[in-house]
Amino acid sequence: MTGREKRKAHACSADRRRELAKNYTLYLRSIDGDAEGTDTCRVWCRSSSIPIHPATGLRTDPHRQKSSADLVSGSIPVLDLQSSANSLPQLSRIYSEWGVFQVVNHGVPSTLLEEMKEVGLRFFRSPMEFKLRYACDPGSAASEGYGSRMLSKEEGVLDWRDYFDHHTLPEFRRNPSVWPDFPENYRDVVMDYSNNMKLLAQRLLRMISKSLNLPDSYIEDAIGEVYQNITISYYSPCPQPELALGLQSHSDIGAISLLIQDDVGGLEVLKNGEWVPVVPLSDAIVVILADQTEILTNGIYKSAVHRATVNSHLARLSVATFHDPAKTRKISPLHQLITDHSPPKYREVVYGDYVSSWYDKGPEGKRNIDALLIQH
Ligand SMILES: O=C(O)CCC(=O)C(=O)O
Repeated sequence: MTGREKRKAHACSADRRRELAKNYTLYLRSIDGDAEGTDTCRVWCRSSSIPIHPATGLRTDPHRQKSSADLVSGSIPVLDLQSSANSLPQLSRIYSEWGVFQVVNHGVPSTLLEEMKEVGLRFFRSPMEFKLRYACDPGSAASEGYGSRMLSKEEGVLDWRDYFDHHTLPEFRRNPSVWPDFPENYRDVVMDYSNNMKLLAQRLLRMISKSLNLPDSYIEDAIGEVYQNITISYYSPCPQPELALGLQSHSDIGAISLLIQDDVGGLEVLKNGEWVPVVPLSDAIVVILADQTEILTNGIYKSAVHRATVNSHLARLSVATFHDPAKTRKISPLHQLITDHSPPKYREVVYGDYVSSWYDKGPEGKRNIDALLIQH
């Protein structure tokens, strides 16, 4: 199967999932979510013609039958940013073949990584009443705050996840007074974390430009002023993890995402039609190339399709930091990368239109970037 055929096959199963999700009747139910017995997560139950599981009464999703353990193969590359052994051809291979890798010795203090996970965990383990004080606006896309439903549309596929989204950069968007004031260092930690992630993202974008024989700041300049959002995701234990996803398959829409996770595991990346687990490494940061980087590099480097699985016994926490262009920014393949042999693969897009279309249609593998492909 070619890469394109595999993507298409993958998209078909996702279409089927959406079709099933349309039939679901949704209602809100709370469960005792974690070891502390606090009510942590809102759980969606479904009704449709799908078979009911005999033990639990939940309806099954035939497209979520394989556990990640069935699909394990290989592992994603790890880059030591302090090593002098990182050659440009090696980096190019990682960006083009994987679009995702873990970095170690990245310069971000490990205490800050731990603090960030710790404040997130303490917030999510707080009483629901407290968390709802920070509820995001369910009617508007990507609104800041606490929520459990990324898309406002009723018919979207639903994830087994609660999250807190923070608008952190540029500074004029940063309003810590709308972030939790418990634990008491929450706001300071998020601001410090945001600044550190921006520096690392810029460093990684420079490495990407360099690996393409472009001036160091080239991709950064094409993106313009960085818009950064930080999303903490909390996945409660799920009674039937084989029937749910913490976060459905998607590629990130912006330029580059940086993710940290606890040691539970659940992040998976699609490679050659198989889901490869991203094994948690202490102090590592997962780097995920996103769609605008794929467009700018004319498809030489790929955005990574990923998802989060859930399990029945342990809650999991991750923190994703997204670095995006401004909504008014026009993005198209860089002209230095266009030749007679490699004509532009993607149409120019205004980033804000890309975002609107993503929120309108919902994520599904690479459906959104594929819609920009030029047929030659
Ligand atoms: O929780 C994870 O590991 C994945 C999070 C993610 O992909 C996202 O927030 O876009």
